[in-house]
Amino acid sequence: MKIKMVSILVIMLLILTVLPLRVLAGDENNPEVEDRILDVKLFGIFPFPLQNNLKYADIVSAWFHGNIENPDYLYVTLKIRELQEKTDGLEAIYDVEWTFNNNSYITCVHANPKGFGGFAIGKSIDGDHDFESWENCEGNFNVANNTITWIVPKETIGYPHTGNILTDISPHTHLRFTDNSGLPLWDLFKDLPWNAKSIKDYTIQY
Ligand SMILES: [Ca+2]
Ligand SMILES: [Ca+2]
Repeated sequence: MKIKMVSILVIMLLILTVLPLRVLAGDENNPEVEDRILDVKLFGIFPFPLQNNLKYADIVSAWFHGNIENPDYLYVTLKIRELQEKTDGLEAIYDVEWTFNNNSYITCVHANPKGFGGFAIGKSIDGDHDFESWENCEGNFNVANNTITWIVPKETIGYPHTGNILTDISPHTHLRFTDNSGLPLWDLFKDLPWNAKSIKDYTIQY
């Protein structure tokens, strides 16, 4: 009897240990890109000591996901060290790029001192990284979770379906003078994925 009780207790403990893991084992724990933090660089090249002022441009990770109940959409999430709804003076640009069927795609949203703008999906059809055609999409700018999620209609990204693989996943952020400042729109600061801890391809789930 005692052994039976102990066995039941052990099994219950195992279930309690495994359950939260299963619930939590979302894509955030296995992101396609895991970047380093404190690595926003001046002009994207030079290390910059005042990283606390650049938390809202510092990429932590990026992951893709699907929703079985919404299979016509791809979800693209970018996690930032400390996302801010409004910037303190600069234009922040948040992007995630990938390749599918030799076309490049990019999700984009801007934030500036007035707040964040519309969510967009861009496409390049000639293999370079200039995106000729743009469409609006739904999205979510979640300051509490420090995440931005684009809800991308698959019809805008070449209709990838279950088992197709998205490659060359590349999140990047840019800080510039604001679009209406009249100042040159150079990238003053960037976080790029060349120093990421890991970059994986994504297989479409649904
Ligand atoms: Ca980073
Ligand atoms: Ca980086």
